[in-house]
Order: sequence, then C-alpha cells, then structure tokens
Amino acid sequence: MRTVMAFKHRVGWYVPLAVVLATAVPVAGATISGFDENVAAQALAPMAARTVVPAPVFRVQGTGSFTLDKSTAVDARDEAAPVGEYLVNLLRPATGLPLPMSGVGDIELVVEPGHPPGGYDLRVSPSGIWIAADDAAGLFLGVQTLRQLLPPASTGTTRFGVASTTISDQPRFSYRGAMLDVARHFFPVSVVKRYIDDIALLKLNVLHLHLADDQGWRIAIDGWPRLTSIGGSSEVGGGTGGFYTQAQYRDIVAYAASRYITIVPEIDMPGHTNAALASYPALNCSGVAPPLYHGTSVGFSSLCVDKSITWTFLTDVLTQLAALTPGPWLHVGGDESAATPLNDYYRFVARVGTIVAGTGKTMIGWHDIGRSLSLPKGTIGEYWDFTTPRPGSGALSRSLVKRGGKLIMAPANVAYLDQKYALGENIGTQWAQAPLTIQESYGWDPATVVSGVGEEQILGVEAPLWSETFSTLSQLEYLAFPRIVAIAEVGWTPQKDRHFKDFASRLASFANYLQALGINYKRTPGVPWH
Ligand code: NGO
Repeated sequence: MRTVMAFKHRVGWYVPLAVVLATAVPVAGATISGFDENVAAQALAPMAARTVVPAPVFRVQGTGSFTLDKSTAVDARDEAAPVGEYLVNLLRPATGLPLPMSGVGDIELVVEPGHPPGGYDLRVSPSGIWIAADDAAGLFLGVQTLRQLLPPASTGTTRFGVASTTISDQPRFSYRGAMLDVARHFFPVSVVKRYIDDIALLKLNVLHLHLADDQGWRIAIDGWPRLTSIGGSSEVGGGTGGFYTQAQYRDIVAYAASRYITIVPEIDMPGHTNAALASYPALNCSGVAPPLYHGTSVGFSSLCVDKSITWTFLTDVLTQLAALTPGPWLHVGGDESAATPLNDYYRFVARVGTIVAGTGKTMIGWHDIGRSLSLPKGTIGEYWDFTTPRPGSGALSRSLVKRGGKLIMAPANVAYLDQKYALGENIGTQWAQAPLTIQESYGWDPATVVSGVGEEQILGVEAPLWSETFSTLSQLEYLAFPRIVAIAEVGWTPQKDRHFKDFASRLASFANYLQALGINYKRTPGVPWH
C-alpha cells in the first residue's frame, strides 16, 4: 500500500463525514450543511462499526480513515482479478474516480490461505484497504462488507471515505439461500439477475429457482417442446406466463456464478405438476390432459407413477437440468403430493433418487420426502413447517438426518417472504401464521427448531418467495426487503451475537443502500428508519 497524503489524517472530520454518509444521508443530492463536526465525531464514530448487515463476527474500530481519490488504484491479481473487476465496476460509476486495476494499489484484494473458512479478513487503515480470503468467493463476501462501509451514493461533493477498521468474518452456515418461485408468475431473466444482485449484497450464496408448478413450466427441455409452448403459457390469474430457453438459463447460472451464487433448480414432483400434465396427455394415468390451471390451490395433480413415459420424461428433465447446473444440487420438490397414493409416493421418490444420483448431483426435497423409505445417502431436506413443528414434520426431518442428510431451514412462519406484513396488505399470502413481522423473521434459531436437528445437522437457511400474489419486481422486492436481511443475518451471524435492537439500528442504516440502489422495501414497524 502506498502512503497517502498527510492531510487526510490531519483533517479530523473525514472520519465522521465518511460515517455520516454511510449511515445517515438518505439519497444522492443530500447536503451536509449545518454539520457539527465535533459532535458528530463523538456521536458517530462507533456507528461505523455498526452499519454492516449481516453483522460481522469480529470487528474493531481503528483511528483515522482512508479516502478514495483520483490516485487510488486497485490491486487484484490472478484469482482475485474477477472480484477486483466487480469492485471497480461498482465503484467507478458511483465515485466518478478512474480506479485503475494495477499491480500496486491502495485497495488490495488477495487470495491466500489462512483466513476464516468461508469468510475473509478486511482491514481499513489511513494508508489503504486490504481484503484477503482463501478463495475468490470469500473475497467477494469481503467486498460486500466494504460496499457497506462506503457511503451509499455519490452526492457530487461526497468524499468516499472509509473509517479505519479491522474485520475478521465467517458465516455460521455454508448454505445461505433465497428461493424465487418463477412458476406461479413468470419473471424474466432481467428480474432474476436483479434479485441475484440484491441477495449478493446480503452475502447469500444460493438462489433456488422453483421452475415448475401447477400454473407453469418455465424451462425448455429438449425433446419436450409442449412443456414450454403449452405448460409455459399460463400463470396465476391467467397471464401469458413465459419460460427460459436453455441459453437464457445458462446466462442466469453464469451471472449468478459471477456473484459466487449457486443456482439450485427445482422441478416439483410428483404433485404440483399440472402444467406438465396439461402439456402431454400421455403423462396422465387417464391419458387425458387437464386444462391449464390459473388458480392457487395445491395438492390436486400427480404424475403417473407406473407409466414408463413418466420415467423417460423425468430422466430427460433431470439429466438436462443436471447438465445446466454446475452446482452440486438438484431439488425435486416432493411437497403436498396429496393426489399421489402413499405407496406410489414411496416408489416414486425412491426412483427419482436413483435418477438424481445417476447425474452425480445431491438430491434436495422439501422435508416431505423424509416419508420415502429409500433415498440416496446424503439427501438434503428443506424444512418448511413452523418453528414449532406440527405432528409429523419433525419426524420426517429427523428421518432424513438419520440417513446422513442435512437440513435447510426455511420455517414458513418466519422465513416465507410471501407471508403478509400485515393482514390488510394487498399482496402476500397468510396461511403460515401471518402477519410475519421483521422481529419474527429475525428472532429464531435454526438449531432449536426440530429436536434432534442441531447446528451440525443443518446445512443452512433459506428464504422462499412464492409468487401467487405478485408479478412485478417492485412487489417482489417489497415482500423480500427487509425480511430477507433478517434471514441473511440468521444464516451468517453467530446466534449469541444477534440482538434485534442492534439489528434494527443497522437495518435502518442499510436502508440508505436500498434507497440508493432503488430497491423497494417495507418500512416495517419496530425499526428506527431514518
Ligand atoms: C407451501 C407450498 C407452496 C406454496 C407456498 C405458499 C411449500 C413447500 N409448498 O410451501 O406450493 O406456494 O406454501 O406460501
């Protein structure tokens, strides 16, 4: 790191100014006139350490600050280079600074061994910024923290200062997911990419896409064109739906990978399959295709377990999906198969498990698949009952864990982003004990939900967003934010370090970033929004 010019250290108000801009100035264009430097220096210095969501594991505040200026360069070589490119692509337009990538720089990104597993170390001092991690994915997480240490937006007069600090950070769980239901309403590639960027900021590293349900089939499968021409042509409420070509889907996967996010594709089965059944009469036990479905009921459709075409179909679908998926998981749903006789369900899941294992992927299913007597070793369950399990769901989840699988925790009454914020709201569902407040999304511990399923048996957490009740990006973000921030912190920050009051004050500061990025969010009660 080169030594920066001395005046930056001398002028005390650089520190609080940087802090103010990161925490209190809501939007571009705000001014700092009337700013009392001395009061702010005292009152706001500790705030810098408190502005990051999810809260870092270890953090101490230093003295002084580093300010980006015309001479600031970024040093990110080899494996670190793509993360450096990502950072300068964010910062150049925001700051108007040239920020060249050069071999020597005040902002240094380093991939080297010896840092917190799955995490990163970050140091800001008056002479520069240094982020290091064992791999590029860890470095990317450190860059997300850095984004939140910088002011949210350029004001023209803004100096981009970062208060000195030392952070050493790592996630509680390795799987930190969001799920988007693109089946009930279809969302184009641009919206999915936008959501990928939204969740990257929160250090989430998985996007689970619910690609098929009764109301729509959203991914092209070679050899089965009617899946998309018919099954893709509907959605809840009777809209025109849509689907991704395999090229578009690859584009989504690649975009996610550039944010170190893994896509988990889900084809729900044997229930939730009306769109497929409507596309191919032969898939139905009766040989007759049902009409397309635009409603919101569940549990009425089923694939036909004893027809050989069912298995040709599923082999094609799962093999092609596996080929589109660099990540380790394929999600096969398995929930609410009320129209499948129980004996058929057992046989169905077992056979699907064999196909998935044959692709080399690990199977994920909603915890309902714990019912199946035969599953590939290590099958992952996604728990979606309440934080106080109702009869059955705990046992089904434990049965998966006993067979060597882990659980993804997505309890509906705290993690389902589609639950209404308040019963009077016009979007959202309410079956899972809605209203779902930010306090409830934050106030649970994944390791104490299902008895017998503790920290070691949990792969991570996920926030599902089912789309029965909305169709626009703005509605999508409104339901997700701020509750997804709470779930991200549940998945990242150690339980003992989480306190709602502290979270709420950081969340209020974080809202400045949401505003600067144009992300819609609900100003939920109980948060000291600025
Ligand atoms: C349930 C159901 C979905 C609904 C969702 C709505 C699961 C796993 N199956 O969650 O089909 O869309 O609730 O909240």
